[in-house]
Amino acid sequence: MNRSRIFRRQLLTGAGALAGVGLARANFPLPYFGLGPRESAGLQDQKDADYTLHIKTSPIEIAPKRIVSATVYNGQFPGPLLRFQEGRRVTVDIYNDTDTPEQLHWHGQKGPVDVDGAAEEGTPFIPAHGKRRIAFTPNPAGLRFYHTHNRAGADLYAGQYSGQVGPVYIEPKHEPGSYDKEVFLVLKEFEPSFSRGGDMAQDFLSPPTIVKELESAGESAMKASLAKGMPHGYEVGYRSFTINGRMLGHGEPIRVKQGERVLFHVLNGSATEIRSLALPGHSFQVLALDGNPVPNPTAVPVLWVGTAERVSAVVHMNHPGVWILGDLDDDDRQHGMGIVVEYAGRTGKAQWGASAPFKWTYTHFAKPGATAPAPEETFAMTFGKDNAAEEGFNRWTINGVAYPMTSEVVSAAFHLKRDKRYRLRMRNASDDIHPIHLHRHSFELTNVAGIPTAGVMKDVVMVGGYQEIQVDFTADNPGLTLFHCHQQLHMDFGFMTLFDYV
Ligand SMILES: [Cu+2]
Repeated sequence: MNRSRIFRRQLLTGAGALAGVGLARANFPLPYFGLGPRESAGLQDQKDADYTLHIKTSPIEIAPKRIVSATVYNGQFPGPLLRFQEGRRVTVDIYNDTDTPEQLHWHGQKGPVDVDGAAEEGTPFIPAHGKRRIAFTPNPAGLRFYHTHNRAGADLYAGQYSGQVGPVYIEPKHEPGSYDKEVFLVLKEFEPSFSRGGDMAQDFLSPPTIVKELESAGESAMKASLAKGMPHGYEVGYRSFTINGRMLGHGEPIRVKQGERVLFHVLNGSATEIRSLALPGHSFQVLALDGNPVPNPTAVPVLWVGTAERVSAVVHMNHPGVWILGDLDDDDRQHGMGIVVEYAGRTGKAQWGASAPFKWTYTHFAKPGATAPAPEETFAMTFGKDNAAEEGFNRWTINGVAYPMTSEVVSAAFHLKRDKRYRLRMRNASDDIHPIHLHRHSFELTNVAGIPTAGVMKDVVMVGGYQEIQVDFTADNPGLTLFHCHQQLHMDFGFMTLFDYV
């Protein structure tokens, strides 16, 4: 226990903590002492927690004189980077300084139900103007994050539309790869509004193989809704785009030197969007997906990061200049989705250059020729869309069932036995890409749009329009387990289900 005191309160504070600052490993762990008053008034009966988070609404300056109001952690966006040690138990005090009960979800971790942070699983709410203290042992190692798990419905100030996102890095016992500095990038949009129809890229996934049967199911659902006079459901768009809370050109640049190897930890903190990221003249050596080391680290010219996904990749800085590390989408990038990378001794306006077309596939990073062990049981799931069926919003179903939009308690639809290996056969009968997330477990990709694969471990996977993806997981963490699309608008309008252990 004494050893852990050394790492107490190593929480980074200050808006500049992540903003393009190279987080050299030698700088960690940072002592927290002296950075501010302790937040333990009235809790003399308890020891101070290792970490303290305050949920509150604050002004956030995303560009000079461009100040948005957002619910955030500790008055900053992104929330403070929390560095944990694999296997070392921590206590966290979470204060909710808002008027709404809150849930804080530890995304990608194998925690118990009372800590995980999902009301559907039975995690207690952090009461409005109240507090919860939780204790857990962080695992598995790697890039994780924390975010609100409140449903927002039609309220664009609630849920992950606001600023409740912060990165977590669980230090592994052995760090893979070598690099000179480490940079965390949190991608997030602000100022959301509803629109009819969206312009999300749909054609970047490889292989493009679709399942005809799913396509005809999707198209007949579309025809049926149009025959009823239902237009397309609402989508969400954004006015401003940020990396580490600053619009392109308005944050500190990432300062590098020629020859350096920089490890980027990229987190897509969006409520709804899939993002791409390129750095002209450079490539990304992908080391980990969703924080989990990949069997076959491979260099790619572009990263595609679905909602809630993470990519850890090394860039060899061998093309001096002042560059934009940014989204391929010109409109999103010009509205802020980028950050400047500046080589030492170089000045001038940051340059962008379109990269050659590239298709993203998770199987790039799998071990060639490897096959996954057979599952003991397979669950088939078909994802369906009822256009504009829920007061103008699309209603989403899993095997024909929409999760209720009320707070009623729902019983599990899928039942697990401890230590058995399960396969989820996920069939997408809609034309949207769904970033599918399983709580409290990691899964292995075993088939991507018809291509068998093995060895890539994730907790979110993008399922392409009319495609089928299979993932396997071991039931190793008893308790109610939420499964949902991480696109907030999909999750809130039915796209959830529960597993339990029997
Ligand atoms: Cu979805």
